[in-house]
Amino acid sequence: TTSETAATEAYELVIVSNRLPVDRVVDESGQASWRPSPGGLVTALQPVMRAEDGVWVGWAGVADEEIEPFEADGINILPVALSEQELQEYYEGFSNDTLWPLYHDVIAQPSYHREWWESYVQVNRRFADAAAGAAAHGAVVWVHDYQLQLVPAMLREVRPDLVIGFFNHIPFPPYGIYSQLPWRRQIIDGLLGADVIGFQRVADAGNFSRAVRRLKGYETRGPIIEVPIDSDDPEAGSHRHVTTNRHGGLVRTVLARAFPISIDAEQYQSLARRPDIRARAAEIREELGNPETIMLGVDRLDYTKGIGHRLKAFGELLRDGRIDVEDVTLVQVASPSRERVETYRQLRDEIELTVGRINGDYATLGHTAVAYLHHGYPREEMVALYLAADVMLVTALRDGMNLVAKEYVATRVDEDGVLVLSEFAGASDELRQALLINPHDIEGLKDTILQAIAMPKRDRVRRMRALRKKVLTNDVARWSASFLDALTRSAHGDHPLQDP
Ligand code: GDG
Repeated sequence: TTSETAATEAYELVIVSNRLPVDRVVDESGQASWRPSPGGLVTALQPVMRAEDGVWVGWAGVADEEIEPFEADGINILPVALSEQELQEYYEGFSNDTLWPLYHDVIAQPSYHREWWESYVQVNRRFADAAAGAAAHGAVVWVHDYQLQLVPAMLREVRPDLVIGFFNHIPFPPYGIYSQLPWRRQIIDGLLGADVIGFQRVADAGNFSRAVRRLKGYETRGPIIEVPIDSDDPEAGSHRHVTTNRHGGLVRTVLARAFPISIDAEQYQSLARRPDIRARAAEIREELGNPETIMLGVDRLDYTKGIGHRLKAFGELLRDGRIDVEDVTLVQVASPSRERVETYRQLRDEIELTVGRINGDYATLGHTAVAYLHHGYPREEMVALYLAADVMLVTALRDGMNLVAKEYVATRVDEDGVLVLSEFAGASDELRQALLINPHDIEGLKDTILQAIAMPKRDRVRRMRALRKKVLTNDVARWSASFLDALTRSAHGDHPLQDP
């Protein structure tokens, strides 16, 4: 699937993300090649990239290696190199130990280190330079996520001809939390280099606008932010959407609004209909000893996901005899994540201690209480698990969207199954027919779990139907199309405030 053709032309569409959507695979003869990694973003963008002559700029996942541009399955790939030290400072440090906890309501304490910030600036510059070098005149550049928030302004500075979009996959925190960041103004300036800034929730866009007003004093009108331009600036005329504001000053307008991300729903549906996967779902139930109720959690092992809160509620229900280990099994897939960051190591220890205690106290030889799996699985196995699960538990303390919730819904072609969903996950804005919970309220969570277990079939179907309608209509193709549409329209001086 890999060819050696160098991707060195000028492209009309440039996608920029920290990680490239490819994984290195080594065959029996030791020959290495690249295979597209099966994520929703790639699936959504692949057709657009092919049609538009696009390129994807990002890190290939291996430190200290310069990799030439290549093509994998019709996607042109332009790798950006990271050294081992940059991996530690820009990625594990500033991205995952400063921004990640800060943007998720400081569930864990963020670390602030000036060397990490310097590395973040340096690496963002490298990504911006790579994108600038690959983009054709007037091209559309779409930058993704919190690791690259300085890229939009860095790009605009060298290439004012470009149409620049940014999408934040994680929450944007309330001002009282955001304002902790020692580099809070630089990040805002970085993002405001974009023409369109997308967020998961309306509330995230609101938090961002407020930070802009508080830190920069710029005016906002609904989702439009007015960024003043210095009229002496010889480049002033080259900016897009330059208008005069109500004080007679020259401003550039930036659109900041919600574009809730989704999944390739059709793909989950067709996997759910495959006979081998349906058979595997039945086999999973068998292997668990045919409990009446299978509950499921699927998360990266991350402190934002509320895995501990879920286990606490489950353990107490067993303790209080409100559920019986013979009847109910909780399957928890916790896929390994960020294992070199200390907070994540501690989290793993805590979760595994809790699982061990619950199983030690309540499991029998024939029935596990918590089937805990610290592995990543192929998508087919995930779909079989979703099909086997009577109750899906999404108890995130803070989550940009949470795709797992949408995947569960898309998988349930049988219109059965109950979704328990945290209000703190972006998905709860759309998935109103789930059983919505506050994961901090352990008593409420316990009651809702019991309600889910006992819900009559009629009610399950009614809710699942409504949820499926949402997820099947608003899939990832629609999401990327609406973002790119907003960007293209912005290139013509038109800011769409809402979806058509
Ligand atoms: C960030 C934001 C936002 C997990 N374990 C396995 C596996 N997964 C897949 C899931 C799902 C994806 O990983 C996780 O996506 P989430 O949305 O649930 O969470 P984050 O990883 O935190 O993603 C989030 C998202 O970006 C998109 O904008 O929704 O809020 O935090 O697709 O299925 N997949 C396989 N094996 C596993 O073991 N194959």
